This record gives sequence, structure tokens and C-alpha cells, in this order.
Amino acid sequence: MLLLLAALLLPRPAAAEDGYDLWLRYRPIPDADAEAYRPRLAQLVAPAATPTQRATRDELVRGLGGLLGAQPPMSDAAKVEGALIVGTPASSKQIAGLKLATKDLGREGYRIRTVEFDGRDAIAIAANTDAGAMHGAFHLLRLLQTGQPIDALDIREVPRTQLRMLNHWDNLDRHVERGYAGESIWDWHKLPDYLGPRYADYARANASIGINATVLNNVNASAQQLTPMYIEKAAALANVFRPYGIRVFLSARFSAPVEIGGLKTADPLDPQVRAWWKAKADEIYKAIPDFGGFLVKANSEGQPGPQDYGRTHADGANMMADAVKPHGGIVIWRAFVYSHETPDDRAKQAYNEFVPLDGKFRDNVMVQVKNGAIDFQPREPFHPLFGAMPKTPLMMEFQITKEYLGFATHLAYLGPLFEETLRADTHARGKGSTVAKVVDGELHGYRLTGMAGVANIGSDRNWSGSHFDQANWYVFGRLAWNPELSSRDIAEEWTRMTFSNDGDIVQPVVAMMMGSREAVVDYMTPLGLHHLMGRGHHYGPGPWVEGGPRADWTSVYYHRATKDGIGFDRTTRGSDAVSQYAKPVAAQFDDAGRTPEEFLLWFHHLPWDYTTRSGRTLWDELVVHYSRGVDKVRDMRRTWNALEGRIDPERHAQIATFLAIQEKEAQWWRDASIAYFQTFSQRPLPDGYAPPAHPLDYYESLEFPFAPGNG
Ligand code: BDP
Repeated sequence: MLLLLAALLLPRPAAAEDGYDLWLRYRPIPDADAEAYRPRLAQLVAPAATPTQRATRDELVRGLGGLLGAQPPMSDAAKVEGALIVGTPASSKQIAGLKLATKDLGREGYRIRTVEFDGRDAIAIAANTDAGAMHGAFHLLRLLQTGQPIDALDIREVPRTQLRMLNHWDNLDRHVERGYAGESIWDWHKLPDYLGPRYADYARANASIGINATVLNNVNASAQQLTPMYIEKAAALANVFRPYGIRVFLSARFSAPVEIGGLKTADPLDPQVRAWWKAKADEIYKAIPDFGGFLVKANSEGQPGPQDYGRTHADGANMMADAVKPHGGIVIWRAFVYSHETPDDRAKQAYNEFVPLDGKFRDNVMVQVKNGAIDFQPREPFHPLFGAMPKTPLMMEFQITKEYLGFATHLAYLGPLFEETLRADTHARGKGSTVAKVVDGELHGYRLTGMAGVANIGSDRNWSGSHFDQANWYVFGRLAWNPELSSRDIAEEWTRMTFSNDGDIVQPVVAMMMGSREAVVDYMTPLGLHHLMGRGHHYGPGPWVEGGPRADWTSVYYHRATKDGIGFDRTTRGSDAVSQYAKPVAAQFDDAGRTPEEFLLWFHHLPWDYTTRSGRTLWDELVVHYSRGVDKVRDMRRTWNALEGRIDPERHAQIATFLAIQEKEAQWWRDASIAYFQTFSQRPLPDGYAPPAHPLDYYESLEFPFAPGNG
């Protein structure tokens, strides 16, 4: 035993850093820091009677062993010295003895306290449940990983939302819709028998940031997912995730009763259909007793739904909600709907369809709303549904995968995007009615609360397709736990865990991250422009996209550029989308002079010579933004290249190469956009701004039939 400990203490060669370990790297911390931590972490007193307790203890052993260079001896002795004591009053006599208040911690909260135990310094992690204790253990590890002092801890954490959920858009053939990190991590073919190590590591990573639910399959769902064979496979995954406090949900195809049930209809009011869903729910719960419920995309982009039978979204959602209700399940019904009839303004449709249904849903239905009214663009104003459905719990849907922000190769830290939406003020109940307060239930007293993120996880060794995209998974989880956290603090935390605690690395990396999303907005969709990407695959610029099956799948529908001006008039004089917001917000967005400039062309159609806040004309200002975006990427490259030798070579080199790709593509976006819009503005570029490298028809001729992630 002594020998073993000695071996663990020997310096280890720097392991290859391929990103697989995510933010749970647990590399040894400097000796001096470890010395300071050790007295309070000399022993680990943690129960291991249940799977969650064992997972928690294993993580602490792994983490403390890695960080401090030696695993703490395990102890269950009544007399403990310098110990980390973990558990619930029921699972740990030491925790019970400490009499720390746990009643106010709910099902998942925890307390971390420096305490005296038998006259010695100790740290206690106390919770009501095993899952709470596990969250606390990850918090303590985070403190050590980020170099925080632990000698006077008094932490109380309770998650602000109940459901913190990933949505995988993964198909059964392992293609990931809008996935840029390889194929699906679910190896459906080998399930349920083969359970590779990735599944548990996936669960560990999620648990470490508080994610407690996952939807395994694409919202454009295959009915096959609900067949016995695939239910068994999903159950095998649920078994792996359960110890980590993660529950499995499935996307359900509305027409499944017809496609796999042999029924003639999927009409939600048909008794046979209702019976089919009830039986299906019973079958699923037999295999997965803690199954979370269904996520449904209905009557959207060609998916089947209740409207096919003249019924409402509420009829459809309630029918499925009734099926899972006896088992404690819920239905998450997506508000991302827009009809096939050409709309006056797609941005208005979800609101128009759902607000009249407020109060008509069962109490186990949530409506999941994208952050903005169009579709995960680099920047959108908050969705007008937030604040407008006081009787229906609304769940936030963010997109973690960067479908519209440069796929995996562009560095775009999404924390500021998420934060901007969460802090937006709906004014639904007066000033301070932020989207965060809608989502966490405070504003309307929702009984169910949650946040969903469309996952960016795939089979790539580094999980997310790029090292920096791991930060987007991370920040989603942290903000879902507490929507009022600062994205900058989270960026710093992640950087310290992922790269280094060295301030000379942390400072520039965090600065890069914090500016990165705005750079993307600048070179892709400045001043409120939106939906200008290539058709179908969404790779690269395509402001010229027009024609095809529906107007609102084109770019020209959104930018409306003519010789006279550019932008979508959503004011009271135009589509009147502004009136879907609470009065003070509507009044602001209705007035170009008061509209925040980043949303200018989202709400207004303005002449090319319109004077912007800088004093420049709109045309000049657009060119300045496009160019500034490229400059920012150049700056990011410079910053990153200067860190060579300070970051492990493998990760440094890949990131450096990706940034070079980003610069090339930022230039492409800028040049193509300017070349195109100049055909309308018919104005020269402002002095000192270089013309596009190629004529417009060159950009228009580029085709990418094999771009990844296509739907
Ligand atoms: C769009 C994606 C499409 C998704 C859709 C959705 O391009 O692949 O199916 O969102 O959220 O942004 O349903």
C-alpha cells in the first residue's frame, strides 16, 4: 500500500492532451497549492452504498488523486482527521452528526462548509440526496481546479431550474443533424450489450455542470425510436446515466401510432390513438422506470402533428401528457412552428399559435421556446413568447452546436449570447421581468422549469469538434443551473480547468472568448441582419439565396435589400411583430432611433444613407462591421499564437489551425456579403476599406454538397 502511494507521488510525464478529458482533467496542481489543500483533504469519508454514492466517491478519488498527486486514504472511522466528509444525514453518520441544515437544499442542492470535526479541520459536503452530494463534490473539485482557497468555505447552492437538459439531434444511423463533431456518440447498433466508456464519461461531464436530463434522439424523430428494440437500447443508456442523476427523454414522432402502431390515424382525440400512447408509455416505463418523458416537434418544417387532424397543439400535447402522467412523466412541446402557408412574417408565428393556448395545457406539459423568434441566429432579440405565457411553463431552448456560427472551426464562445437573452427584460410584469426570471419560474410561478441546449457532442475524440466548443457545453450547463451567472466568470472558470490557472494564459484566453461571438455577428450578420447563410447545409454566406419551396427559407426574405435600403420592417408600419412584445419594449423596437443598433435591421427597413450612431451612413457602417469582424479574428489568432509553448502543443496547434480557417472564412463572409449588398447600395466602400477579393459571381458559384450536419 505504501509502495503504491509512493508510485502515485512520482512526477508523471505530461500526458497527451487530446481534449477527451474535457474540463475534468485533474492534472497535478503546483506543490505549494497542494500543500495548502492537503490538511483538509487528507482523508475521504464518503459512503459507497448506492451507485450514486459510488460514482461520487470514485470522482473524488480520481480528482483528488490527480490534483494532489496522491489519492486520499478512505476512511469510515468515527474519528477522522483532516477529512473531506460527504453525504446526506441518512447516508453518513458524520454528516448527521454535524447537523448542517439540509432542508432548504431541495432534491439537488448542497452545502459545502469548513467545519471542525473531532477538533480537527474538515470540509463537509452535505445534501438531502445522493445527487445533491454529487453536485457538491464536483463543486469542491472545481474550487481546487481553479485554485480557490478552501479554508473558509460556506457555500449553499440550489439549482434555479429543475430540468437542465441536452437535446441531441442524433439519428439512429448515427448522423447528427447540425452536428460538427463526428457521428453520434450513441452506437445504436451495438447497444444494448456494448456500453463503451464514453457513456459514463459523458454522464460525468454532464453531472459536473449540473445537467440532469438528456433527449437521446433528433426532434425530427424516427418512429423506430419507440419500437421495443430501441426502447431496450435507450434503457441500457439510462442505466449508465442514472447513477449520475441524469434522466433519459425521447423525441417522439407524432405519427408513430400509424407508422409503427398499425393505426389508421394519429388524431389525438381518437380513443385508439390515446390508448396506443398510454400503452407505449407503460412499455417505456417498464424498461426505464425514471423515464423523463417526450420531446415533440409537431407541425413544423413538415413534421406530423395534431393540426394534420384539425386539432391544436394543446390537444396533441395533452394527449401525450395524459399517457405519461401516471408515471410522473412530462411532455415538452416545441414552439418552433411555422406553417406551410407563406406567412406575412415567420417571426410572428409561434406567438400567434401559442399565446391563445396559454392555460390550455395539462400541468405536466412544458413549451420549449428557442431564444429568438427565427432560428438560432448569431444574434436575435429575445423571443416574444417569453413573458407572454404566464400559465404555461416555458422552457428555454438554446443551440449549443454552432449551426449558424461557423460550425466547429470558428471560435465563438456562446456565453455572451445566452447571457444577453437571459438578461433581456421582457417587461411582462414591469421593469426587471428578465427572461431568466421567466425561465426559472420566478416571474409567473411556473411549477415546472428548465433549459434545453441542442448538444454539440459527437464521436470526435474531443467530444465537441473543437476544444473551444467544449466551453459552450460547459457554459450551457452552468447557466441552466443558475441563469444569472456571468458568462465571463464561467469563461474564466472553464479556462482555468481546461488550460491553466496561470493568469498570463487565463486573461488573454478569456478576452478572446468574450469577444468571439461579437466577431461572428460582425462578419456574418451585423446590425440585426439574419438568416443569410448558404442554403440547406447553412455553411458560408448566401445572402443571394432566393426561390425554392418557401420564401422563409431564403435570405432575400429576411434582408429585403433593394436600391432604396435594407432590413425587415417589423414595426407597426410593417409586419407589426414589435407588438408581440410588452408595451415599453414594443415602443422601443418600433422606433429606429431607440432600437439598440445591434437589432436595427431586424426591426427596420432603412435607406442606405440612414445615419447610424457613429455618424456614418448605414452602408458605411455595415462595411465597417463586416471588416471589424475579420480584424477581430486576426487579433484572436495573434493572441493565440503568442501562447505557443504555454499550452500543450497538441491542443495549441489544432486551435491555431482552426483560427486560421476562421480568418479565411470570416474574410469570405465579409467579401461575399459586401459584394452582394453593394449591388443594391451602389455606393463605394468607405476610404481605406479593401474591395472584395473576387467578383460576386465567384462567391455565388461556390457549392458545398458534402458540408457536414445537413438535415
Ligand atoms: C433548424 C435546423 C433544423 C432543425 C430545426 C429545429 O436547421 O435542422 O430541425 O432548426 O429546431 O435551425 O427543429
